[in-house]
Amino acid sequence: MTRSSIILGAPIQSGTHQPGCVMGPASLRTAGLIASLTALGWRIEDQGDLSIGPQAAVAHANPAVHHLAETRAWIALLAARAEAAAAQSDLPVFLGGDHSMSAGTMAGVAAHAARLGRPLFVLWLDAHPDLHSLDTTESGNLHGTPVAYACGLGDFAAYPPLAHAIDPSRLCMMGIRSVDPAEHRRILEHGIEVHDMRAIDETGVVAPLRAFIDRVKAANGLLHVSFDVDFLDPGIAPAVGTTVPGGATFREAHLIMEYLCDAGVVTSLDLVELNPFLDERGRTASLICDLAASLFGRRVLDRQTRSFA
Ligand code: EXY
Ligand code: MN
Ligand code: MN
Ligand code: MN
Repeated sequence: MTRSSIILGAPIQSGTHQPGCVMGPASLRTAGLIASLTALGWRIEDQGDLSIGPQAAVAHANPAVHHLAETRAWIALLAARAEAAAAQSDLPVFLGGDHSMSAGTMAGVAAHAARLGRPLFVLWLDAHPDLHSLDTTESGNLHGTPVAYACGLGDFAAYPPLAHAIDPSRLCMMGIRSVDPAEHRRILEHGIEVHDMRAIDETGVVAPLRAFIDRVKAANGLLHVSFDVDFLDPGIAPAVGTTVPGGATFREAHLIMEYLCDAGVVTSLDLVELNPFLDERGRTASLICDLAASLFGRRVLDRQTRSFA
């Protein structure tokens, strides 16, 4: 049976300091994302880019916090649209836009999972844990907060009310190599599973990924994958505003996506933080599209290409 995917663009950049993410969805489409996934036998419905109207400024007790009103509006809109996309397709893809959008996409797919009576797991591929709350962020860049919000950790009274919090024990983070003190405390306090780059250097990506996938399958869970471009080494993916040296290699990233494809457990995907303004002739955008194609079934040798037709 043909598998389906709804594509939704979220041209949001209010959560980061470096402008440019607003062009992320257009850059991924220009790099051929839709045609590439369609060629793999998927029924792709591109619902275009979302938008929010003008928002009256909202202050917060933490003076560093900025663009709170815009971010709140994006989260509310994305939560509703992500829930609908998850209900109407097998593997919706949310195109960013900065990572604050994932506060909305995770809230939405969590509501979908709750409606199905199934647990939601999250694979967080990122240099950063994005575990700040509004009272702990020092930069005030709200792309550092989506995981804490979606798991109901810390002060988020100013964000939309969260209907279904994700259990932190159902998180798995890979690629982590830049952690603030408040985030580190949260990781320890909640026992969040983190495979930083040192761990990946030692064990590789397959062992921890296989163990996590086994947990998802044993729980009949849904799996949301949130892919931040800065998960990758800046040498292969320069088009992101928060580069951190020593990221995942081309093959580590493709192996994760191919392994997830073969496991058949992924039910939603974020592709975030792409900043085309920092790209080099679209090579980062093309790499992200190729990684998505690996998740959707493309293999190096044609005979290995899985067809979902
Ligand atoms: N932890 C730092 C901060 O809160 O500003 C850096 C956050 C970067 C977040 C990017 C999306 O991954
Ligand atoms: Mn679904
Ligand atoms: Mn991130
Ligand atoms: Mn990051």
